[in-house]
Amino acid sequence: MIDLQFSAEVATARATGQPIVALESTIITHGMPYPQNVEVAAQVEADIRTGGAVPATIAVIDGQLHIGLEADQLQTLGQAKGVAKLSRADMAACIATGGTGATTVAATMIAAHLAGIHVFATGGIGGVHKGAENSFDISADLHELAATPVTVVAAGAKAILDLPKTLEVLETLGVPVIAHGQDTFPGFWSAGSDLTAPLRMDDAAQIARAHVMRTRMGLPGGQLIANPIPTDAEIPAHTLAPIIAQAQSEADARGIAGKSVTPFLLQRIFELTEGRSLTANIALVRNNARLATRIAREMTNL
Ligand code: PSU
Ligand code: MN
Repeated sequence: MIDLQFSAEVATARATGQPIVALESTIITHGMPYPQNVEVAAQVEADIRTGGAVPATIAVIDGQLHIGLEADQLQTLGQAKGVAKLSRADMAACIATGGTGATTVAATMIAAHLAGIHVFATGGIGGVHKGAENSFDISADLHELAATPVTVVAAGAKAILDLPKTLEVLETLGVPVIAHGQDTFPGFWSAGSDLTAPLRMDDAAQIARAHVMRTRMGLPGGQLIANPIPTDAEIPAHTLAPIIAQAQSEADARGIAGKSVTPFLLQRIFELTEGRSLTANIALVRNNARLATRIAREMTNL
């Protein structure tokens, strides 16, 4: 078994059976600019503690898989340049060669499962990109949700993606997509969309029971909990649509491909909305952390 490096508070939580919520680190290194990235990461951790669980931010640092980061490690990672963006394909190679990398949703799920953590909060998952019928760009996050038993709380899939195709692939892969508190699938920066979510649950206890039921049935894979952004923080879809289209056509024109696509689009949308996308992103991540905390607490009762 791989050696895991636990932060002090995660080690204590494991010893005493407190609920733990995993957090990814790609959102810190590739999703938000410094210094807001470190401030947001610390704020989200604080939100989880306030809710009665323990945060475990996950990253690979100098070849060690960390489950929970100390404050100084978070600072260093948030300022580091050229950090790898790790998914299922390259996480083991990074660890084996002593590298440093931030974990995407897929890699964070793998690490959380190794550490016995069942719940994970993030902003948005990766999915099927627009134009995937030509580029074949489908995030490994979708396959990870089908394979690894972690409940992921996100504000839907990023609106830079092709949401109907993303839902189709999740259905094909047998991933439960559960909207929290509404019938529609949330659109990341906006609370609603014109898509109906496959499933709906209104309380954390139901979500926890559904997770445990899959395990009891021997079904592999996790659940996607699609939690809408609070309406006071949302950006209307019609405001963002032309901005997303512009960012996408710039990415196409520059030949941006593979792992660089998502960070490029997020950065351009940040610039084109003059920072408004970041404000919304912060609100939705915090909202997801609060729901994940309630789910993690419910799971300790099952
Ligand atoms: N959501 C954000 N910012 C991000 C991501 C999600 O608001 O940076 C990251 C997550 O780590 C997600 C990854 O797993 O983007 C998906 O990348 P790709 O499309 O290359 O699989
Ligand atoms: Mn991709």
